[in-house]
Amino acid sequence: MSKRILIAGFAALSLFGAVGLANAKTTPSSFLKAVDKDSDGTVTLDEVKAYASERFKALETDKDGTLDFKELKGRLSKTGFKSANTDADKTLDEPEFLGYVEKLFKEANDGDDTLDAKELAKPAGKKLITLLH
Ligand SMILES: [Ca+2]
Ligand SMILES: [Ca+2]
Ligand SMILES: [Ca+2]
Ligand SMILES: [Ca+2]
Repeated sequence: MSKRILIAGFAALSLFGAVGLANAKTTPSSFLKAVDKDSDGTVTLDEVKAYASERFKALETDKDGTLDFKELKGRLSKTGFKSANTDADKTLDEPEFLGYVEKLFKEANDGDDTLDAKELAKPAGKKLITLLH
């Protein structure tokens, strides 16, 4: 009896672990799937910003209109937060959040208007995926 409960517990735990891992490791292709609304295989800045705006609202759990470092739950490093927080208060408002998303987009982009899977695999692309997953 107790053995069965133990096994069930382990099964639930490993399932939970797998889900957590999948979330933490969003790949360029799964990011593209979520963000690329017109399904042309690349994302434009408009597509990324529309998605980022949804994420801002979803992450903003205490509904005070801004994201603080805690609400980001590790999606942004201390340095990233500082660089995004252009008015140097303690929080990111939506324009600051979207401004930082735009900065990462431009950093990852090779000079056309879109990001493909290869560009999303670059350091700035990875940062963008981590921030918006
Ligand atoms: Ca697209
Ligand atoms: Ca908040
Ligand atoms: Ca701010
Ligand atoms: Ca590009």
